[in-house]
Amino acid sequence: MSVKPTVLKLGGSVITNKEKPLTPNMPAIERLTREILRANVSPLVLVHGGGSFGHPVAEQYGIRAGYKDSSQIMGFSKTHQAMTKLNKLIVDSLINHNIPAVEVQPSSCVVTKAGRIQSMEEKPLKKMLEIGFVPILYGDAVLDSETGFAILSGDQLVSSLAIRLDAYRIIVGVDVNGLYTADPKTDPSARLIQHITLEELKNLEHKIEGSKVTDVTGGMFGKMRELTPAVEHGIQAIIVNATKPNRVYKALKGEKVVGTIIEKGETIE
Ligand code: IP8
Repeated sequence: MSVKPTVLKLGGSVITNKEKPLTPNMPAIERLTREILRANVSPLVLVHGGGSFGHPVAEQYGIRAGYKDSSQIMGFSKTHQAMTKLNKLIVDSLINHNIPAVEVQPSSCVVTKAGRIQSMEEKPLKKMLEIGFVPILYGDAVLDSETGFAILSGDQLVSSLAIRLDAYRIIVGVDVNGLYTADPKTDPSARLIQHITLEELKNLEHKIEGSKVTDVTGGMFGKMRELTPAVEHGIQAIIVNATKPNRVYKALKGEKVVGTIIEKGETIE
């Protein structure tokens, strides 16, 4: 691949109504499709989260805890089914706008070990990018070599993909403006951090609260922690508010945008 791909993650809280099970946010999906179309960035890989599709089902059947009894087998199928339903809405929206999206099922190409990616079949993905497709992946229920199965978050996937595909940049679209010094939804003194290095991030860890709503893969800090391996690799990540029009567009175009840039920064030995 001559040009490095951009990896865009759209959070479940943006593309679904997180409070209502199995409810997509179609206006947001359509708007983000138009922003992606307008930005015309290539190569592009899109990863989306589970929101009110994958998470409630995964939680109901304890999928994240791994295989404990046979009643969970249907739960695994239903979690994956919920994710494919959400994925289809996104892929359909992109194709309707003439974006050559192709679904790539993480459950069919990733195996985890105790919840962490152990292997990934990347060849089809690389080939798709070479030809000009836009692969669309998502957080999913996956097979696990230690625990039987696990939940692979879109964030872990983004970081791993970015490293494997030698990405140019990671853009993470969430429902807040970026990384704050506290939870902006509950703490009015919360301040947006525009730029942070990995070292500074480590020092901030204890101050950042997890997500309050059902989210089996953690909140904002979990997100940061997942991005760390890719950032350590030298890949810049930017977090933007994808519920606000044009933020994802500007981030894709590399324009100045409200958000948090995470970079490797200086390492002081
Ligand atoms: O929303 C997890 O992906 P995330 C998806 O990116 C499932 O954490 C299946 C719960």
